[in-house]
Amino acid sequence: MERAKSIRQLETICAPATGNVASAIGVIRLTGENAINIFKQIYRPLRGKKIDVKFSKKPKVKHGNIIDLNNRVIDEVVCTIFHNPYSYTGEDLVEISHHGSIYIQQEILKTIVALGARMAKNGEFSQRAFLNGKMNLSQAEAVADLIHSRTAVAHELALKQLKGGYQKALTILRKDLVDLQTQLVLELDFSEEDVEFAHRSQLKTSMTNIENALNRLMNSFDMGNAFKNGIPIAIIGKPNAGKSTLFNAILNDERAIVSPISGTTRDTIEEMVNLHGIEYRFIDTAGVRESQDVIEQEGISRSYKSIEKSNIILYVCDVQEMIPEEAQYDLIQIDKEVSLKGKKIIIVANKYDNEESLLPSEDRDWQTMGAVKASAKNKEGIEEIINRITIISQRNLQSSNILMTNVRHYEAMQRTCQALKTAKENLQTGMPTDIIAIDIQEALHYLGEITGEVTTEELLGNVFSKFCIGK
Ligand SMILES: Nc1nc2c(ncn2[C@@H]2O[C@H](COP(=O)(O)OP(=O)(O)OP(=O)(O)O)[C@@H](O)[C@H]2O)c(=O)[nH]1
Ligand SMILES: [Mg+2]
Repeated sequence: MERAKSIRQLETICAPATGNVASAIGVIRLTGENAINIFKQIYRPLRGKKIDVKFSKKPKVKHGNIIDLNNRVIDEVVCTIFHNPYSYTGEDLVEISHHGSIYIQQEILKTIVALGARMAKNGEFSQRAFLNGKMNLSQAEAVADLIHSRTAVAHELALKQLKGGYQKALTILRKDLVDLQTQLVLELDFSEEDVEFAHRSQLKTSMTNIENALNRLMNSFDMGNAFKNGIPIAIIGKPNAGKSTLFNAILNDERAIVSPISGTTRDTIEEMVNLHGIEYRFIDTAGVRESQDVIEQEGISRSYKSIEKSNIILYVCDVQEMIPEEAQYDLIQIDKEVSLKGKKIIIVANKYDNEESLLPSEDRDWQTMGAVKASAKNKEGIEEIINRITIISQRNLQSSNILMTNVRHYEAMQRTCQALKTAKENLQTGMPTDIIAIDIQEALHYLGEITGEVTTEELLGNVFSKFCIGK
């Protein structure tokens, strides 16, 4: 049978791949140069058959017993054998599915370790997959995201990254930087002859184009990060408007204290909620108003900070106390303190449970403003608010084909951008070509860190230590 080039195998490691609780089934993984050899020593087929572990491109499933060093049966198991290079790690790999008792798990692992394997470190299986070229660094990180995804959207984003994500955009960026570097090196090689190959203005244009592409990717981080970790939504408005009541109604829980006393909420309270497959971080605030009280002032300043970091704002007004024009005026005042530009504002006309007290013109004006008529107290209008939030998020998700979700990638991009900026400055101030070439080299270095073309021990350690054991 034709076999793909085999992969250099590293020392054998093992780990439980399932959690540390009693369950129907538990899985232990074993990978490395001795994986199959160790497996042969601890596995006994049922009914005295011979152990057969012949090479195969496809994984082979075996049903038998695992025995300890004293030939005592530990458990009846199902094992899957993957041969180098046709496995997750690229090496020989065995997965043992046992009855999910922690005792059985420990006994099997003890036996495997006694036969020469060692316990794997966090993320070591994925690290091997990366080192063996099975996936790039950002794909390995996507595996971790996939494991931790709690919502449909987080899951979708992790899957996208696993399939390559913005790999294409990065490849183009890398190519552009390499082209730039080539032009500079050519100029260097012929510098004796006083030839300027690349016009400096042309170089500058190329740098600006790359910078713009980098910025586009970086701008998507805010949204990508929000989709991954919960979209922040601040609930703001005047005291007593019913912010905490609305917060509780959305959460379906009496989380925040509600009272007729103005200024009940002093600090911000945050809660995560999954609505239609998207995770949100709702923030109940002390609201925005003038105050002489020091504690209240701090609460108000925190409200402004919450507005700043939120993509969506729920502006709650008490329709018994406020007319639509006042709400508009209030929002203009808030915008002076912290910019509302680019934020989606949903106006909630709250306490709409006593309509007789409203003038027909007020009712019309709230409608014209696009406010959601609600009664947080009676849980009316909540569905409409959630629908509007969902529509905004879905639109954001659909309009962005690339979303950067990983903070490590974002930081690497920031450094790439900084190096490019320095190159541009050096170009402008007429610095020699070799200095600019070093800047571009640095930009390439940081860009390469994202997918792992450039790695250091420290970088790999940082990335994989965040993984769980057995992954
Ligand atoms: N009639 C009516 N009363 C409501 C409604 N929502 C809230 N209230 C009442 O309004 C009062 C203030 O509600 P809260 O939810 O504490 O208002 P808040 O905006 O959080 O107030 P602060 O935290 O003090 O800024 C309470 O007595 C609530 O019961 C509503 O939809 N209709
Ligand atoms: Mg409150």
